[in-house]
Amino acid sequence: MTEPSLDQIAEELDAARLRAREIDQYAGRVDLSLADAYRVLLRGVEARRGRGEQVVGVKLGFTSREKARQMGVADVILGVLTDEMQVPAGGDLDHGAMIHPRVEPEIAFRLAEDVSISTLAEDLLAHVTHVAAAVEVIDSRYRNFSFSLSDVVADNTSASYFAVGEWLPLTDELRDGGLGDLAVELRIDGALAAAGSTKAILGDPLEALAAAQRLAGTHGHPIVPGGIILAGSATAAVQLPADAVVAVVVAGLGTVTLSTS
Ligand code: OOG
Repeated sequence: MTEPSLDQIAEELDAARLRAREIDQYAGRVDLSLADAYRVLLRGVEARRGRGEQVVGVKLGFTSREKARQMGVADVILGVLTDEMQVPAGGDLDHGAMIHPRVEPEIAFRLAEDVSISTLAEDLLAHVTHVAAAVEVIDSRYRNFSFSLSDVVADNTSASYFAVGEWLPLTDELRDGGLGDLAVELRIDGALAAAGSTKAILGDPLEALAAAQRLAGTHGHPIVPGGIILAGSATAAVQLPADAVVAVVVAGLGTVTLSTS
C-alpha cells in the first residue's frame, strides 16, 4: 500500500474536523517525521485561508508537564489559530459540531500591531503588549485522543476553539516575574474541574514566548501583527460537556467564560 502524501494527510485531517468524524492516528501506518508533520499543519492552515479564514495567532501545546504526561508526549508543540476558532468571551459553541472536545485553562499574550515575521529574529517578549486569561477547547481528530507527537502536530495540535478574557497591559511588574505563579482554576457549571498555577507553564508562561519563537522560526508558522499567543494549558485537559458553562479564573488577570449547547 502506498503511503498518503502530505497533501492527502492534510485533506483527511481537514475533512475529519469539518465532519466531526474521528480518524485513526498515522503512527504505525505512515512514517511521518516531525518536520513533515509541521508541513501538514501549515498546509491545513493554507486550506483554511483559501476558504477565507485569517490567521490570528499561534498556540503552544504540552508546555505543562501534567499535560504532557496526560498525553504521553515530551516535546512542546506549536499550532496556528484562525479567526474562525476564536469565540467571543462568554460566547457559545455547538458541542455537536465537535468530536470529543476537552477544555484547558490558559493565558494569552498579544503582540504589538507593528510586529512582522522579521520579529522572529528578535526577542518576541519585547513585542508583547497585553496579557489575558484564556480558555482553549481542543478536539483531536484522532480516535480516543490517541496520537504520536507527529500525529498531533499534523492535526494542528488539536486546536479547535478558544476565547480570551479582558486584555490587560503587560506591565513591567508582570514582565518581571509577576506572571510566574498565579493561581488558575477551571470551573464547569461552577464546580472546580481543575486547579493549578501559571508556574506549570514551562516554569513561567513568559518562557512560552521563547518556545513559540523557536518553533515558528524552525517550521515557518505565520506571525501576524497584533497576533495572539496561547501559552498552553496550566493543568491536564478536562472533558467538555454539552450544555455547560466553562470559566477560567486566573488570579490577577480575571475570568473568561464560554458555554456549550
Ligand atoms: C494537544 C494539545 C495540547 C496544551 O495546551 O497542552 C495543548 C492535545 O492534548 O490534544 O493544547
